[in-house]
Amino acid sequence: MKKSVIFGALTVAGLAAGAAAAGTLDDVKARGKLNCGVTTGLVGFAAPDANGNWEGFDVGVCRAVAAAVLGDPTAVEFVPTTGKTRFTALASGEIDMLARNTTWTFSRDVDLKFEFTGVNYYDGQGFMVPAELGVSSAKELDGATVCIQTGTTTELNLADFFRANNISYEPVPIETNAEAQQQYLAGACDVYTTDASGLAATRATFEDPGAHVLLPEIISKEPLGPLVRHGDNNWGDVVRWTLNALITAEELGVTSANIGEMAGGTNNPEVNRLLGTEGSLGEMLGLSADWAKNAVMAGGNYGELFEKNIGENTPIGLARGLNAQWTDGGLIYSPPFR
Ligand SMILES: N[C@@H](CCC(=O)N[C@@H](CS)C(=O)NCC(=O)O)C(=O)O
Repeated sequence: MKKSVIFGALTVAGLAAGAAAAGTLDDVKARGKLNCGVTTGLVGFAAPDANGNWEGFDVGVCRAVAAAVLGDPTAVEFVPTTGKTRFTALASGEIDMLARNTTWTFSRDVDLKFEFTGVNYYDGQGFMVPAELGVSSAKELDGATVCIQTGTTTELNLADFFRANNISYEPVPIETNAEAQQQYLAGACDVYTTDASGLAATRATFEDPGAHVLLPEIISKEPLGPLVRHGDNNWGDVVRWTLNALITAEELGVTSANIGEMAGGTNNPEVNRLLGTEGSLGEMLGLSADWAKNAVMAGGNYGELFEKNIGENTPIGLARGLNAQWTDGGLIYSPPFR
């Protein structure tokens, strides 16, 4: 097991070095399509709807980048990836970026040679159990069978948590969230552990969500965000500043509803720079003047994307919490547009 993890990391690193050539922005423009890696399906974050159109909070980041670069939020090839396949897909150049509830860690940045371009969801790892189990704390899980997705930080945190608390567990390794859901509901494991947002999204699809409880412990930090390969800083800037544009738009009150009017010019210079009626920020990125306008129009600003896909009025029902704007006491904060 250990051997295969090390081998996997080396393979990914080797591929990263081979595919580190600059020019992703030109490649995407020439192709006329963004290849965006997403999950195999996690409702609210990335999943195809009944007509096969990908929807969700992470999908929204892909569409915003496509809109910023190509002027078309539909010019995206969504590439489903698992916890295990996602890094090879990015390192090999199969995808231009990954937007798949992926945690920013030291080794993914430094060792696997990726560049996280920001955080679109501050999360932490939680536990879900059937209410009938009568468990009220993760510390009561000694001897439990635990469904756990391979190739994730979840796997490593779980081992740390049980070791630190001197309790044992039996892992039931799974590859996708769909498989986890199936195994958990079939009783193949007592517990499902993953990012708390993923647990909320998964529980929302259950026939009887109330029959399952999320335990109070959050055992890790999981800053989730989009990533690209090391070595192509221009492309990294495009993805980073597209996410920042969505965040800044919310902070400045620019929404999909008023953006048409605001793009005519306002008396707020930062809004004007963001929307390209003043300055030349788009040109500096190698994009058109209205790149950020197109990004926001793709699916709304950061707050709109949050509310529509995963917010309190959706079945997933996530509060903004840490993901509120810094002006509201949260961690969502974009550097200035100047
Ligand atoms: N954030 C963690 C876990 C990410 C993860 O893979 N989560 C699962 C469970 S929420 C998932 O997204 N599954 C979707 C899929 O199977 O495609 C990581 O980066 O390792």
